[in-house]
Amino acid sequence: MKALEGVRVLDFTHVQSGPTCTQLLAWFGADVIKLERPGTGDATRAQLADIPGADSLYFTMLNHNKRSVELDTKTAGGRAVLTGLIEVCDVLVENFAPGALDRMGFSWEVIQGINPRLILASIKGFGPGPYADCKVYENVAQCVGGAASTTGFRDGIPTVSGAQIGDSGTGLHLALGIVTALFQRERTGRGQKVSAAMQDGVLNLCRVKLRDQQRLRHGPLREYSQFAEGLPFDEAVPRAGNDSGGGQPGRILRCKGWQDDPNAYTYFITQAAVWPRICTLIGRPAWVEDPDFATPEARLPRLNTVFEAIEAWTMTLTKFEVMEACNPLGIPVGPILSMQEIADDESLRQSGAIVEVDHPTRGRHLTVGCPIKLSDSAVEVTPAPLLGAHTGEVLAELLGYGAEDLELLARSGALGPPRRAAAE
Ligand code: CAO
Repeated sequence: MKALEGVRVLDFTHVQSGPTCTQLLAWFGADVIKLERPGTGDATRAQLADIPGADSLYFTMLNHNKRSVELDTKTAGGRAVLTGLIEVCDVLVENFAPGALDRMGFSWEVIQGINPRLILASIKGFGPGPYADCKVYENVAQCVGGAASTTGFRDGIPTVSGAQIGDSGTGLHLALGIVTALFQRERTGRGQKVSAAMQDGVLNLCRVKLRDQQRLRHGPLREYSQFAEGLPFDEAVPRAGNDSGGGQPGRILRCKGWQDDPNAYTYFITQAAVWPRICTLIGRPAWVEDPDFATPEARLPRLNTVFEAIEAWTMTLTKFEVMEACNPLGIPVGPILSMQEIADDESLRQSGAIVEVDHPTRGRHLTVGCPIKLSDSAVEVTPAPLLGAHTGEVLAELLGYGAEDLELLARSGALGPPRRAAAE
């Protein structure tokens, strides 16, 4: 069996943050039923489309292993179906704009009245406070959660990250909240409301910068290259380029071919434990004993000199040769991998980090596999559903609808325009 087998999830999510959460639950074996607006569905189905007539990769890569039901929950029939589904499901996940679920007539109180065991899980941009009613997208979350002000170079503007820490990051947080609430329900029998705010999720991932903010009160941040360059610190944590955030200083360094290849770089960490080996490797054996370089404390004001010397060595090798030379010596390095290199990486495919799936209208495409491996709950990634592909099946299976009931519901407009209803 799968870890979450038997758990039924009403997936009222859209765009990225919510769908990443419910996809994780689906990968762990939950029956995830995506409720979508008839005719259009999740807006991402049509966004960034690359193949005419096919659901976009934006949608397909976020909605694997789910079933899709078309339902207009603002019609009387749609509300009746939603009520029935709430009765028989364990979790309802949503990431609508603040208040949308209430406006639909399904406040937390109403939901509890229908099914007190149900867990209602919500993602919003902000938690309670002055911005609680605001809509939020990924980059807004990165800006208000402290990521943008601390990312980039100090002489450049605030920068957002390619990693979707606001959306996918908050989806991960919410998934943990849901399984925790399910665990508690095992003992209490009661559902509860689980909320995750994107601002809080980003801040949680940025806590080292809140740490540095407080350290600033007691002096400069000596591992930041700004310190080595003798530049003063202001009152807020500055952007630190590619300086490592931890006590083991690191930088991105050029490797052979950097003039033509934008990713011919390596990350290099001068871990204290392997400092003598680094010195030998880069041809500076004297630094092992030299009091100016022998200890981490002594090196801090000289990090630019240290990394210039290491870079003179890394530039003689490709990023992969640097990895091969450093790994056996226990020196932590990592090549800057392009997305093309990642897509082509055989070992990532073998480990299941990258998976190829066959989608009914777009054909084969790559997607990410479940990044969390459970030894007793294997994950098989299946294609994202076509819009409404499971409407009849789910209503029959969970609510006992027969052909006539479905016909009536379709005629009422709850399943969308008649053209689509007839095709059901
Ligand atoms: N049947 C009937 N109505 C439906 C429906 C269905 N199946 N599914 C959705 N709707 C309705 C909603 O009820 C809502 O109606 P009202 O405005 O009348 O309440 C409407 O569709 C639009 O929902 P929305 O406001 O959530 O969508 P939006 O495109 O305007 O905003 C977003 C999108 C993401 C900014 C907003 O949902 C949001 O802030 N969500 C919370 C934060 C979040 O998750 N952001 C991450 C997004 S990924 O970067």
